[in-house]
Amino acid sequence: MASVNIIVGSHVWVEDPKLAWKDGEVIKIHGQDVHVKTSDGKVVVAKIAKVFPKDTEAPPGGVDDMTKLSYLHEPGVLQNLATRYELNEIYTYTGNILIAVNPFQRLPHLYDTHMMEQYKGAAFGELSPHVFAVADVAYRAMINEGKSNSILVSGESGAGKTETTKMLMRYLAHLGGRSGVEGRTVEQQVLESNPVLEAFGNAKTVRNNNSSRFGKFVEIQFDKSGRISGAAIRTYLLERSRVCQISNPERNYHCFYLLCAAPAEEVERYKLGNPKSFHYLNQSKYYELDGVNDAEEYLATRRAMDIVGISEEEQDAIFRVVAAILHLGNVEFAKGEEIDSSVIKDEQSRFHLNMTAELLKCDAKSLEDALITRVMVTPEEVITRTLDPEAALGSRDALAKTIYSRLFDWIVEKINISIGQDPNSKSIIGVLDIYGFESFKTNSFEQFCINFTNEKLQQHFNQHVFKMEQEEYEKEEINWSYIEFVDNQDVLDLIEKKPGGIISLLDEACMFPKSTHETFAQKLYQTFTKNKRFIKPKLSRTSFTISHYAGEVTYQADLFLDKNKDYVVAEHQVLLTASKCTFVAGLFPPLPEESSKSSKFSSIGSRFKLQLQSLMETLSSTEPHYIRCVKPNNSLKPCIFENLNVIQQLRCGGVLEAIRISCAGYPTRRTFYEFLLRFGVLAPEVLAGSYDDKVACQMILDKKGLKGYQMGKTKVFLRAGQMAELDARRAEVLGNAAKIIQRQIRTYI
Ligand code: AD9
Ligand code: MG
Repeated sequence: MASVNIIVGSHVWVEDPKLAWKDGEVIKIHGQDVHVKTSDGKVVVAKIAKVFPKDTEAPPGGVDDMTKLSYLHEPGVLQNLATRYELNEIYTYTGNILIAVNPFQRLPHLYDTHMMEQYKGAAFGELSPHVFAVADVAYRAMINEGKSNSILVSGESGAGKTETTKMLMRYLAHLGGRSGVEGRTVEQQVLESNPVLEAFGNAKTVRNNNSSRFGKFVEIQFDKSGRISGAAIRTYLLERSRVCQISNPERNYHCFYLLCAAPAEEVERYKLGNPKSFHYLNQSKYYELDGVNDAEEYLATRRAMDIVGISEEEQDAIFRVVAAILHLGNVEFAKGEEIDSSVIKDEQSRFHLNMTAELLKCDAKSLEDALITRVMVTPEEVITRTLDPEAALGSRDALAKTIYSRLFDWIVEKINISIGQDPNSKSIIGVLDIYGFESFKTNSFEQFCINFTNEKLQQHFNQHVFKMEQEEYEKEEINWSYIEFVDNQDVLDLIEKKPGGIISLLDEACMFPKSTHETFAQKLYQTFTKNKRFIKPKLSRTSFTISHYAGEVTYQADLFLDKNKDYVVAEHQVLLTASKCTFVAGLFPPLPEESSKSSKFSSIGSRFKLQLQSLMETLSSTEPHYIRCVKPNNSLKPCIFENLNVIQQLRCGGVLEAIRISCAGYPTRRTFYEFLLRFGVLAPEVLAGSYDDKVACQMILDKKGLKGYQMGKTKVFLRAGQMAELDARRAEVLGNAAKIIQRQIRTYI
């Protein structure tokens, strides 16, 4: 896209390894080489195709919509975001997409009630870009067209997805709430579900002090009059491994620390105390969060649980289970007398074992057996096998993870039941807050699932922004030069195709007793030798690389088989089903006869694939709106904007391509009939004549002096901003008409 108009003296942008782009002035052009004196006094030589013109007359504060940039290219976009960020303008549109750059500081005035009132019913683009504006558009579209809408919030960890989602929900509750109604309203319950879910599903990670370790889709249901009438929360893939394993500087799930900071009598009742004394917490030296008081948070979580409808007894049971998990983690094993057997290590461990049993209200001896033995059922006999200390630790951790994930699911379901679903709901607004693309030094099954999710969402985005636009233009036979984009269907096939995709092969490997991660990796290498999206790293025997839309990621296959297997050890199941506490027993409903005999394998990958499929179906039946969150730096500090970091995120999110399209295209379209219905008032004489719809539309547009629009076969295609222009004229006409009628009525009375 570099300009051919670059001459000596032009102000330009050139690439820079540190800043991504630097500005300067062209001092010499020699063939394809451009010599640029950059603003810091250096001379750089770059190829002409890599030099971009700089808009010297750009407004000093930047523009609120990227499509208004005179020169639309990567450095221009970056400069615009950086300029605005410096002024605390964290939101910028790209056509209909909202880009939100994390401020890493509270900006209270930006989200207060006064601000919400301002955005209520305001035309999109009239006020500064804001999450409220996106929520408002979705709400109006739902009310006016009776269609469901969704708002998809994406971005990498710590970019601000969850905060954005909460803001969206607050605004929707403001619009769809019942003013003056006291007590537990549906909208209040919807809002208070956030702190509850965060207490149990969020944790401090390297990237974010309050990182959501699960994906979430909140479906807010509205009744005919636009009031919130119900809600459903779906969650995805809670990270289980965190319950038993953490490392510096991360923390376990917040709820563990909250409970340790609870009022003294509770701490005493559960025999808790300092988090440092628990193995599941002390593997990392980080116990406290800056600016967060766990004792206060504990009480706040309890209050939120009250509001969402979790009774006091249930809350007690929940925290009792949380305490039980902490004690369970402190049970250690020593070698037993027989080979490959183990015993409870010492008095300390015995104490924690007894505490666990007491809190779970199950038999201590049965708990011990469930931890250190396995019962094998063969056609001939029932054999009890002992576990060595290492296997017993594995058994202990598996039990802790199972209990915790069941507990989390229970809480989600309880909230859903308590808020209630509205079977007569006219339409919904869905809000999606799901993990962004991840690429770490070592990537495992979790990253594989997360990146699979992102491929799916990217395809949805592609389909919406790119495919649908272009197909529509082609169908309507309007003038349109094809914009190329990278389709990612091939990556999705590689991952999810049945049979033959990676998930299918993984399931096969899991069902075949002799498989190892090595045989699984070999199978992948053989199957995908010719696949362009699959790469076998040269020296590795167990890792594989997928070329994702956002870049290459190498996965370590080592734990894929284990992590894909979801089963509850039969002994654990039996133990907990028999709990005297109805809450605990309820987390482990008895299994049907035939499956309880063996630890039956069920695939996490395949189940996740189905969940995603269902999510995509829901999303496709809605009108989507996109918010792309950007993390300006990795230090989580305000006022630092790292160019290279941001550029990478804009590329991953498809923002740059979307900019090109929404600028070049026709973002608004209406069928001739819809157009006349809406804008006929602008030219009553045209409506009165017996013109063909298409001709009538054209006459109205010409009368209003609009340029650059296109007439398709059945629809009018408007450039960005033209709809707003027509709406403003319409409002004027209608306003005048209303005044005349009022005057007439008054005269009449
Ligand atoms: V993760 O994938 O769940 O790890 P998120 O959800 O993208 O991540 P989150 O919303 O939790 O990130 O934001 C991270 C932190 O950035 C928050 O804890 C706030 O401290 C900060 N943040 C994000 N957005 C805003 C905002 N609009 N105003 C002020 C913000 N602070
Ligand atoms: Mg989050």
